[in-house]
Amino acid sequence: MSGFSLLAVSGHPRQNLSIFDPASPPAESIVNVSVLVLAITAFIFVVVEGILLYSVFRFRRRAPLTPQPPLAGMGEGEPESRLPSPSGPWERGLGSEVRESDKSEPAQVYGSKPIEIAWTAAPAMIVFVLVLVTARTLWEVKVSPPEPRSGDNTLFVTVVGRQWWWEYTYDHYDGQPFGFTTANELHVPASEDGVPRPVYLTLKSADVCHSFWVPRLGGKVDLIPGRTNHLWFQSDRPGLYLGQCAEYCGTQHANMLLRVSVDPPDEFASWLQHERSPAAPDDPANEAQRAFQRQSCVNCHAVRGTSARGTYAPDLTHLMSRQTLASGMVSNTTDNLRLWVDDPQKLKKGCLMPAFGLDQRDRDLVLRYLLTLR
Ligand code: HEC
Ligand SMILES: [Cu+2]
Repeated sequence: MSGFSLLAVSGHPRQNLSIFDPASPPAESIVNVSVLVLAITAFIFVVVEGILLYSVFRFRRRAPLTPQPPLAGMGEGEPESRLPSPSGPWERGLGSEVRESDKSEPAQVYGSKPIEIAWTAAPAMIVFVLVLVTARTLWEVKVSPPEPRSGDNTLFVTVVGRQWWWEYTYDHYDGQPFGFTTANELHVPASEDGVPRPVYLTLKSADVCHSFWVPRLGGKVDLIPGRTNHLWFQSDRPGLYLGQCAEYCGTQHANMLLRVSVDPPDEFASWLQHERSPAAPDDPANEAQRAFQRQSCVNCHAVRGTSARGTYAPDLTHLMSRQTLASGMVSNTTDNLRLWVDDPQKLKKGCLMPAFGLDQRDRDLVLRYLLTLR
């Protein structure tokens, strides 16, 4: 099913986004029910269309009826006598070679009990089977999160959808509370050696409706203002899984991309330790940091451990540990970062960070500071 791959980040290799290549139990349940429904409906389609085509060809009108009945001019005001009728011009102009069967209607059958029972019972059975299978799939996919316990190997993350990026707060892992926030790139542990490591996401929205959809890990679940939804998945195949906001949420909806990195458990543990640690604290001798803190950046962005405590925009504490900027839109290189600080509207038009028109000195200092946020 490689035909389902899409280009996720421009310039990157083709990435697999196919629902037909599941890597997580809920995604597997969904593909199973999809294939079953497709198979049943395809069978019905083939049978119905087959009978239709058979009838069209088998019972088509054969003998040429010459001359044709006067179809033209049958509009308003035409005398009734010109309309074709069994005794009208249909027969008058016909030769003697017309067979009796061409003139008569087929046998009219009314009220066959066995047939009526059959064509009521069969669809009812099919619908019943589909209802049962769908209910079982929903049961498997829609699991409410358990309480975190120590030794449960389970990750709990709160996801907040925002125009047009994702905020992730790591709540618990393996029973241990965390509570730090990061953005746009979700890291989760892989199941390994028969130890399942499920991931439970709590989905919320800060503005409009969004939808969390990583096709190979699970189904779409909406993030709705004023409502809390849940999603779970688990994978034993480390790697990068891509997705996309699946509910139109404004201008940059198409660039609200999802990146889920399924890491081997020890790699994930060290990522977690690194990510929860704060950045270097406020230091009056740090010119680059002072330049950043003089700007309004700190009203929107937080850098944990410093006086930058904005909660409106992506947390920048470990900005440089992310591979991409602006929700998976461009790769996180020094050049792109410079372009972003210069004018985010050039890279992501309409995004909710304005251009500040920093002079070159300030921009370079701010950039230098961002590059230290490893
Ligand atoms: C009005 C609030 C606001 C201010 C002020 C602001 N930003 Fe932003 N910033 C945002 C928003 C919103 C985003 C996310 C944009 C998106 O991806 O759609 C963002 C994204 C970023 C990103 C990319 C983060 C990522 O992980 O993708 C960086 C870097 C950044 N801002 C740096 C800065 C710097 C440096 C300043 C100060 C010069 C600043 N911002 C000021 C709102 C703000
Ligand atoms: Cu969205």
